Amino acid sequence: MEIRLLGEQIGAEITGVDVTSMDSSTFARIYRAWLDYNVIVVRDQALAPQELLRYSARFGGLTTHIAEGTRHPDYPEILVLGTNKFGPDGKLIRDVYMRGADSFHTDGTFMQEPFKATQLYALAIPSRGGDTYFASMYAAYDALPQALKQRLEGRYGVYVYGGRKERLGIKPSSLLTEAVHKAKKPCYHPIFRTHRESGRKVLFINPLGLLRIEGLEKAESDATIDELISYMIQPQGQYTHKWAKGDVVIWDNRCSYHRAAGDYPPEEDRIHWRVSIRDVPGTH
Ligand SMILES: O=C(O)CCC(=O)C(=O)O
Ligand SMILES: [Fe+2]
Repeated sequence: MEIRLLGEQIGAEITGVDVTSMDSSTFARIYRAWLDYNVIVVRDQALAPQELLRYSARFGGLTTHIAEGTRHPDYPEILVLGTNKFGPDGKLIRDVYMRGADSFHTDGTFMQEPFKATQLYALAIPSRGGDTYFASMYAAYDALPQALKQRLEGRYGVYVYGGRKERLGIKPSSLLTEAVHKAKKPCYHPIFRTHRESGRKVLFINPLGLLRIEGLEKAESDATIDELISYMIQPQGQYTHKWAKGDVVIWDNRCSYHRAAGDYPPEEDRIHWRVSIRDVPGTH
């Protein structure tokens, strides 16, 4: 098995491995590389749903996602991305086509414990476009001016699902049921989190969900959020994934932002199975 760094700091490709049958010492090397490089790419895999779930479960606990309407009919821990893209009137459904493409973000900030990781497995890939962009939260934290770090140390961000989308002029997603929208309960996450395993600090923000910074009045909170957003993406901390069918890509959602490019020909298929993984301390 070989491990090759793809970006300057993040993104690593693993070759010479079959994710369905590797032993625990091989997986330990992959897991180590994942902690070091945030995003792990394995190419050319042919996976049944159970095989994707079994490989994903080696990274943490499997969990369902609240976007019920896009769950796999037989495997609730798998979401199917990119299918049913056109409505009965033949029009493109923006929320399906643009899913994950509105902004760089981190997944699950609407929950007390955001996801540890997200894994995507590519079933169909368009002839052009449709990349996924990744960026390191470590690089973002490291780029912050010292004074800003001091000013915000110990402060919390207040999140609800899609909470900030309105401010960005984006409608709430139709992929969630009405009940889920109504149940929105704010969650609090430190602006600076320390990664449980690497011990390194990250800038933890999600522009789509972050409503305000606790303890700051509105104008200052809005201005500070904009300032933080301006540091999110650092060139040396980026990796762009160009998909091929059979790619399995997992990102560490505790230290990586990501965004779908949302730019492929809509009449072509771009379909992924997606698995959300939660942190289970004591297992790694
Ligand atoms: O489709 C993609 O490239 C990424 C979508 C996304 O944001 C996600 O699956 O969490
Ligand atoms: Fe996402």
